[in-house]
Amino acid sequence: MYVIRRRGWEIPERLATPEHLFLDRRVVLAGGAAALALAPAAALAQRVADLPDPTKDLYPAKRNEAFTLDRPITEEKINTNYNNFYEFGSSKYVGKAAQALKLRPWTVKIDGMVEKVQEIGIDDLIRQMPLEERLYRHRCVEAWSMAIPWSGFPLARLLELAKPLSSAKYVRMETFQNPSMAPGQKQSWLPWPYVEGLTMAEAANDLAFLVTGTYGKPVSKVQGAPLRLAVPWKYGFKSIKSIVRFNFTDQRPKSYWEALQASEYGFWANVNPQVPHPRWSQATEELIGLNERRPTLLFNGYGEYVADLYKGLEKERLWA
Ligand SMILES: Nc1nc2c(c(=O)[nH]1)N[C@H]1C(S)=C(S)[C@@H](COP(=O)(O)O)O[C@H]1N2
Ligand SMILES: [Mo]
Repeated sequence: MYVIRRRGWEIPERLATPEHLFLDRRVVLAGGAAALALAPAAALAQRVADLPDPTKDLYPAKRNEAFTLDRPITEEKINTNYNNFYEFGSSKYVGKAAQALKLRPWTVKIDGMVEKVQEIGIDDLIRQMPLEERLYRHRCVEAWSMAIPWSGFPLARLLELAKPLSSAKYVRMETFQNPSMAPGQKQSWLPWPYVEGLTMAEAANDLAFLVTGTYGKPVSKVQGAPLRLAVPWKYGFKSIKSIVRFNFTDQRPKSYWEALQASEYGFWANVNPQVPHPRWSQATEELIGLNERRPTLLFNGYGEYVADLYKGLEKERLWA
């Protein structure tokens, strides 16, 4: 009989403690007190915003053990206090500003080259999907990385629901647009709304994951609630947050970053340590919270899942 010894980093991390139950109660109490001081309509809106997440009972989702890490999970406090979410400002410290993100009602539109255009309420969508937890590495194009316990469902399940036509070549995803809620969107020279895209083959790949939760509970606002993408073999900017639309098209989508600076950010954006960004090396990465630098891996270490997608495309700009 074998005794399988796990190395330290292979030990499954504890799931979230019941701490979030306690936190939620505090939030509701604080919201209730503040609501008393507001006009009735505002107070009602405030109370609705403070209601517990309607899908909260679905977490923690069962972990899919197929996805393992080569480093410890980044602490939740660190992950939710060092973010990119330009809708709420261009600094890394947008956690407070992102609290203005209003999560309900939230409707997801599926349109373009599909059998039938659909609009689905986020709770209906989440409840018809098989939720699971996956440990993924995340590599930002700025050469830092984290390791995150995402919960959600494969993008492939959404494709089944969307029924794209065979003429569709890409899925183009869009973030909400609401400058009164997201002050970054008042910067009208930026190409709002945030857009990202994948080929249909990339979208159908098992690694492409739609995130609805993190750390054993609904995903936080600053991490892109209530629905964000995780495509861990690509630079982080491909993982679009707070999605409101999936549009199926035969035109290659132009992403936010490409629209802003095409010489630095392209469509594919696969991780490759040997191809530097025009302004810095991609050879290594800073593991946020661990005070450690490590070599970056080709496809961020996910080559066995995705390398086949790019056969015959060697002439394309796959690494930017
Ligand atoms: N809508 C939207 N999605 C976004 C971004 C953004 O600014 N807006 N930033 C991207 C970048 S550059 C990264 S690295 C990741 C950061 O995700 P995190 O804050 O959960 O670590 O989100 C990506 N998705
Ligand atoms: Mo990023």
